[in-house]
Amino acid sequence: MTNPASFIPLDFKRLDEACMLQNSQSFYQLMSRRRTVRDFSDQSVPLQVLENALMAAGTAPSGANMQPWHFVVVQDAAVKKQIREAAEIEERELYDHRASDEWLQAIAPLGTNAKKPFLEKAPALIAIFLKKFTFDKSGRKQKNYYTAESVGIATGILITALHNAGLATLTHTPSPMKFLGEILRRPAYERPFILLVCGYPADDAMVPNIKRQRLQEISTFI
Ligand code: IYR
Repeated sequence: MTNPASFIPLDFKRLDEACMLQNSQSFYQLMSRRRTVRDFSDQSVPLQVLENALMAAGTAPSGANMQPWHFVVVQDAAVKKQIREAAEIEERELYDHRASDEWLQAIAPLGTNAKKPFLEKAPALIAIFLKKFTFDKSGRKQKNYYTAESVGIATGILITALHNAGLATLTHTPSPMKFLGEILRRPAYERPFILLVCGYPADDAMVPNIKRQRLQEISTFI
């Protein structure tokens, strides 16, 4: 049996309605300027900003509070090069053989191809791993729950925190990503989830002219 939970008073600040409206409005404005970026500057980013964003990601809710995530921040040029080379091998296979015509058509507006120079140019790659198991203090293997949901939420918070701090990101998912665990020497019970490319955008960065769906399209109020 594990210890029964102990409880503490909730630290919650109630806001007046004007403040709630103002906060929700300005947060939406902030987030509506977030774009996935593929043209990065090679300028380095403040390490403490990455650390704070990772701590924010670590506050995500998770199944049974198992916190089934691990983040590897790669800034080393040689390791970034290794990751780029391995990713490009998989991506060449994907674009040339594995992806269906329907898939290639769906991503055509994004202008992507098998070349991934941003994996070397961007100052930081955050490899996000999903832990199928956790080992407790006594080394006992514990199963984790709702891992994809939990790590997905943590990744969302991380992207939001980095954007809020003035950094751009790219959610990159070379497929398959097994090479990431090998290069970064992660244990077999961790599965690569997303490779988050992070840095400042290049001065001349361009992004596809995509539109976001309206509230009425993405929601139903009953
Ligand atoms: N992983 C490839 C292909 C790709 C797939 C999807 I779904 C995208 O939204 C974008 C790209 C690549 O990164 O190029």
